[in-house]
Amino acid sequence: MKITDIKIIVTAPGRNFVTVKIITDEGLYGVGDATLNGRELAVAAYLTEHVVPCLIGHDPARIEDIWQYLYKGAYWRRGPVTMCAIAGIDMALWDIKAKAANMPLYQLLGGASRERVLCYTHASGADIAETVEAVGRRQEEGYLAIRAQTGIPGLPPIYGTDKSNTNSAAADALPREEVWSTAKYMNYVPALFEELRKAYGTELHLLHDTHHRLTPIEAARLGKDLEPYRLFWLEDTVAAEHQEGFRLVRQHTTTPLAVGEVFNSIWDCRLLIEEQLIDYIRTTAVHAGGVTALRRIMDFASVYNVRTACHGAMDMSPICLGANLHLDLWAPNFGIQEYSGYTEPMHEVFPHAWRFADGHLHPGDTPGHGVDIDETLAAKYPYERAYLPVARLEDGTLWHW
Ligand code: CS2
Ligand code: MG
Repeated sequence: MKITDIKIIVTAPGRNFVTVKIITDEGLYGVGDATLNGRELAVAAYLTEHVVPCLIGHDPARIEDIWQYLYKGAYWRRGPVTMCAIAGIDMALWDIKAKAANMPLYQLLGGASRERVLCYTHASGADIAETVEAVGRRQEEGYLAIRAQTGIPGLPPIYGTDKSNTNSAAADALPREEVWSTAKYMNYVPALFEELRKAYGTELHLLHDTHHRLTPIEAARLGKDLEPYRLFWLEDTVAAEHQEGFRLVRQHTTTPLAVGEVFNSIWDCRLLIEEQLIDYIRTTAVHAGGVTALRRIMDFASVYNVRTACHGAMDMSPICLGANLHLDLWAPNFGIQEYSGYTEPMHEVFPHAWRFADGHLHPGDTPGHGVDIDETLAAKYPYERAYLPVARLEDGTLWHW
């Protein structure tokens, strides 16, 4: 079998997605997600200009060799743009291989280790009362695990609570600026979880994302403050690249820690996993270099009792979610899968075999990873430049968003 063509499809059914479609001379094709929120065209150009010309004529069955060719062969290694590009190719190649074997991808990985995949979703509000209500609505939808994010009185909308977070060019023609205050946040958030436990008891898994904004000692204090509420995890407490910073957090709190959505290689999380400074690794198929690379990270994490928790917000396409779910079904150290949902147009542009039911997901048993792209529909949603927001402290200091 030979690769005869590779299409890079950029479409924006509500937000921008970059999709790789690899076509072979035997009529099989595979698709992969290569979306990097706010830098989509950088990845599309990397693929079109630097990757596609090298792969025409290659045997798509040689997934590992192609992964090494794109990783080592670039000389300039790692980084989000490079690894998203490699991921798009890699996911598409695994899709082709599983289709050729006429089996769902999880069977190629080693078969199912569970019947279904526990997932968590997002709930937020402008304040504690609104957030408590939002969590209740998600619980009624069947979710057993819910991430709760609240606005902070005295601050404009902050991460995870700004409903105007649309992806239209008008809304995001330039990065939106948000205001942050660690002091106001640290004083307010513990009360949110006290109210949530009062309202919903101890069974419901509650998660929270600090989105890289604390220093290690602040993260240690927040972890201790939240211990009575037994969170499922506290995510991204400190800037993820400061791996050593997690040693201090770990010394002071038993609140489980999750990190890794911004990581794009095993080297980014080696110390965190080896020293068991975290409980969940958040790397995901698109940003970490595809199925080939994510499987390596999952295997490495399993040696140290660190569980998987693939990032799965709306800016990873339904293709990435599909690839994640096959790994989630197989991984012996599976933890949880994020699923913040998609809009109807996104479901239509990316028809998928994966399904949600009763707080869980399943990848389905369609040969391949079970997700496709409707190119005719995709063409109706042209790219719109859009950015992630930036955050500033109240004195104007540029901060972590
Ligand atoms: C968040 C993400 O889901 C999460 O854990 O951190 O939604 C993140 O803000 C976006 O993926 C950034 O593009
Ligand atoms: Mg996060």
